[in-house]
Amino acid sequence: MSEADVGTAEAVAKGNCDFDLIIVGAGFAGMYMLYRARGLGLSARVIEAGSDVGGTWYWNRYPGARCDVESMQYSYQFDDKLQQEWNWSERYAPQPEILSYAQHVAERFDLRRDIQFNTRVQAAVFDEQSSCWRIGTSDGGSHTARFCVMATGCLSSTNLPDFKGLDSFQGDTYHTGQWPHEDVDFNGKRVGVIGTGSSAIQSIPIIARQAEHLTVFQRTPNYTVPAHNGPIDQDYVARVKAEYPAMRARAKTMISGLDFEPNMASALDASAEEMQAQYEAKWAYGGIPFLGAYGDLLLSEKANDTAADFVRGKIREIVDDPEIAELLSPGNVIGCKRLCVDTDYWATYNRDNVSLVDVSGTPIERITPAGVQVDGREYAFDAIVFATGFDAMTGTLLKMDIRGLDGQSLREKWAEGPKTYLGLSIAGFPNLFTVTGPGSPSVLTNMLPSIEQHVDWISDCLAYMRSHGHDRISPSTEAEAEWVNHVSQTADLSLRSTCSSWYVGANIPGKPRVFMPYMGGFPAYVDKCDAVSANGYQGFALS
Ligand code: N01
Repeated sequence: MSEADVGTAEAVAKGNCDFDLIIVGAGFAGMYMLYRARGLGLSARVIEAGSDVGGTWYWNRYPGARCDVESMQYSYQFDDKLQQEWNWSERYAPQPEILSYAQHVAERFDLRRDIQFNTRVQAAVFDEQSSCWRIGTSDGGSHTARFCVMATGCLSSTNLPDFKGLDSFQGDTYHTGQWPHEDVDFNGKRVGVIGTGSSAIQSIPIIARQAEHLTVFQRTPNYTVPAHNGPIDQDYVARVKAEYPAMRARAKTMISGLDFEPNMASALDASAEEMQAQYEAKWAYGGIPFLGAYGDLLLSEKANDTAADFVRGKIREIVDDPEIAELLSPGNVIGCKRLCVDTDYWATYNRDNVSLVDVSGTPIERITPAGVQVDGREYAFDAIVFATGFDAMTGTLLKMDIRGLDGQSLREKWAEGPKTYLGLSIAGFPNLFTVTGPGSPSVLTNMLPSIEQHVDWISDCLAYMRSHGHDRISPSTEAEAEWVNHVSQTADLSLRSTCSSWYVGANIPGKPRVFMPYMGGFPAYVDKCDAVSANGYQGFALS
């Protein structure tokens, strides 16, 4: 059976679909979509590649993995009892605890009975005659559904660069985004880590404590601020729980969807002393709110330099060897790539068993049977960790053979970059929804509220269609083009679009350079989505 030739012939002939809804992925988005679909009385099946729920937190089990959004905010808000009863142990939850939370939600709402695990969706084809999506899966099966929701995550396709000799390495290899379920013991081992993104910055301090020797291969230095993680303050928990809905409502007024107090003043208006005090206070508080030190850090390069200089000063203060400190100091815009949040990252380079290899000018030549070769020199390892990131936002969607009207493939449609209406839907692909897709704020916000907002919007749309007797919805090409244009213009306003990051697909050879997430902020985006639905799904054709 070809990828495009999937489906249940009988269902297609009858014009009925097996399910109202097929949801791809059982991370936080897929689980909540299933919960809402059930609430609407719709039949739904979730198809998940992993053996359990959790998505990102199922796959990313590397040492030190934890969320860079504080626990009390990185959680569902749709069920007040759930948010009151769940207890986080740390300010920033570690991966095993977030995974336990996802598993708890699955059990609490009895979700697993509608989830098919260990199954990867390979194709999704819209059949015009029956108006069903036909979903082909890795086990050779297929199902049809009236609607298909891609809840496939933004960072779910790992990127393993095509290093020469990759398969020749005789030791163990790991990718941070596909970490084994069994314990990995680096004790007494010589370990190489390739990459210095968030995953590397979290895992390096822990691997360094275990390994006999750790060598880090850095192509681009990265900014990171301390997490100051620790046991969660129980008084703070009590305060938040006493006013959870108010806190969630405040968060929704913030560009990032996070409840914190940014300083909207310009860095350029502050005196040197004020600025130093402000950055010190933000550094002492820790985490991503560092970028809220001033209102123009992502708008003005001059303002941004002040924050970047402060962090470079911290690197010089913490790292003993001035040459290593210099190598570790990023020269680009802080916050342009995703700001990292760490525990003991810079100080790790003071350890005798850690060395840094700069591969910015002399790229990794090859992986050899013994290790990694750079500039003619071979570094021998027992294990190599690829912390080389993801084919973000579009990678997972484009791995599937998705075909809409007239057999048009999504790969063809997005050959020059993703085109969506609101990051929720795609012209020419009726009844297909993407949760936190390209063109929505997604990765620039706290993902959980963004996921809930999308799933709520989709659920309301399905309810509206049912009550109005519609069974097909598709955005117009004009509405989509207008939105794509708006997303691109908004991106140009921020410094974030100016560097080579995964936000623009720069980390994947041949990927079109398009700033993928919507930069207009969570509140403006929600207003737009709400206006679209309030106006009878403006920009969509319903039939
Ligand atoms: O991936 P990355 P990540 N030779 O793409 C390097 C989220 N996240 O998994 O910068 C040598 O950021 C690459 O170098 P360069 C978060 O949104 C969140 O770390 O391209 N090096 C870079 O250093 C984050 O942004 C959390 O020059 C090569 C690294 O590999 C996103 O996931 C934790 C190379 C990849 O960094 C991705 O983070 C973890 C090559 N050929 C992740 N190819 C938290 O919540 C790539 N690199 C805390």
